[in-house]
Amino acid sequence: MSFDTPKALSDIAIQRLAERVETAQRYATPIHKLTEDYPDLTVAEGYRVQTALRRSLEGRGQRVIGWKAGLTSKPKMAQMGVSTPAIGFLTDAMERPANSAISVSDLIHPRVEAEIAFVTKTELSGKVTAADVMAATDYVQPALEVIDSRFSGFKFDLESVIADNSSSARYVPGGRMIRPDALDLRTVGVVMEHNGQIAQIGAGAEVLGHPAEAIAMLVGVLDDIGETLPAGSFVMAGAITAAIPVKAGDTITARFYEMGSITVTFT
Ligand code: OOG
Repeated sequence: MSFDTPKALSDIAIQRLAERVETAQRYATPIHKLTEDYPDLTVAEGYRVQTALRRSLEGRGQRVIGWKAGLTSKPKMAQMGVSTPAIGFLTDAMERPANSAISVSDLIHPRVEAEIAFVTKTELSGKVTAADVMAATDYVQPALEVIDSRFSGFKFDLESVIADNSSSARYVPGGRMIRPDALDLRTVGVVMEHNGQIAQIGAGAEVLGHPAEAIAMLVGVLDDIGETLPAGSFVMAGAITAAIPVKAGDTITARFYEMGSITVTFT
């Protein structure tokens, strides 16, 4: 092996990076992005860190209930300066009920996104199409996601954000559960209000042309990292619009055409 061949990080190094991210998350204390210390970090190593983080949280009793796609819309890619989608896992500890108050005291710099979520009825594995995703979907429903990068200034690159579980922090399923073919998910409009003022507007087609495309992409990444999507998974397709920064005292309402609305207040 020549000296300039990039060497994959050892399992110990991956484990240490996962601990760094987990500590930042637990104490709501920002860290610098991982590529500052590891400029050669690859996307594959980012996912190895994410997997180590997932195993650690499972070891602490959290249960993985599904996954999220991120950076799947142009408004999000433009907002974050990243041009490739990513995925992250969701655990039961991250879920909050619709129309509830969410504390920001245990978050660093939360932002809110409106998404379409899919709940599956059969397993999806390997490389799949959007049509496969639709056939495997029990129902779709609106969701809000609260993202919270563990990196200072919410600044990252693809490798770092993947290691940080794609900024996953909280998610809020809500609105109406409907059959996936009951309406055209491309033309589902969403209006996001921030303290009663319209702040973001979008439609499902922003998400890779059709939200089911994002789920197909996600299943492909799961395959790359040696996982499948079990039946009964809750999977979010990614933010339709740019994310809205929130602080204590703020209220966000997302109104989805024909799918109902979700409100959360931050305390
Ligand atoms: C990365 C995660 C983005 C989405 O839905 O696009 C995301 C970030 O912007 O922090 O969850």
